[in-house]
Amino acid sequence: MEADGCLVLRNVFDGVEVDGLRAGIEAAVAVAAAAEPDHERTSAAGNRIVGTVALRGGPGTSVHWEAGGEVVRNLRPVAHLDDRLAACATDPRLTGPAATLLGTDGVALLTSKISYKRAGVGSGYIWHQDHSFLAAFLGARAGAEAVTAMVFLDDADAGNGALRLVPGSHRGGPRPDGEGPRAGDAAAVTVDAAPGDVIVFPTLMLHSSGPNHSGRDRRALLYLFQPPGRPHLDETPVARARPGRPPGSVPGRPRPRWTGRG
Ligand SMILES: O=C(O)CCC(=O)C(=O)O
Repeated sequence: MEADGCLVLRNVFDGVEVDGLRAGIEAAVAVAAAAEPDHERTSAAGNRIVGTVALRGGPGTSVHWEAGGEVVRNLRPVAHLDDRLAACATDPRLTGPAATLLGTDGVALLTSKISYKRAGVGSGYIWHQDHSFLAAFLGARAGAEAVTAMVFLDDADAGNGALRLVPGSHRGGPRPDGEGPRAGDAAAVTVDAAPGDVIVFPTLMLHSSGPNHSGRDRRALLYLFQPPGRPHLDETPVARARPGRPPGSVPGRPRPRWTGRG
């Protein structure tokens, strides 16, 4: 299925592979949540985001906690935290569709993320474009030359916070975080997904997802790809100037303009 700008790919990973990736994301959160903190900030929603020291020969990982501070909401970057997660970053089943959407011969990993959205406590994501986070590191133009491949590890539907997309919205340029669909946009679609399904969408595509009030986890891995030859997000000059921190953040102090989505 192709929904005006994005690719919805069914059964990309089989049951055995999904089990391996589930084990991988649980191993990753165990490593990251127990790691020595390097700095800390507070998201716009008031939640703790802890940047760890460098892990497993890669960069530090940002550990974003749910309200209450007992459950991890997301981690970034993650590919270096587990070999099964690393393998996906070069898997042609992800890189091929990413290159197709980008219109390039190949792709390089820009960054990687896990969204845990745990049963009963997983919070939602406001309407946003991944571009707004990336542009702070890469500039507006390079931030638009990237795509997100979201790999579902559980059934996802409206009841547990499935992804909502506004088809065609990537053509409208950058928008402020939190601004929902505009008059003239196509109707938002909720994309139900099964474990092993993948949705690939441009960084300018408007998307959001609801909280998970259900009794079912809705875990997903997100790989952001860019044209080949460009540095990983954590190796960009902006990130290197402030290792592990979003642009402009101050260690140990909340940064009001930072949305905390990343
Ligand atoms: O996990 C989700 O539902 C959305 C994740 C997302 O949009 C993000 O990490 O920017």
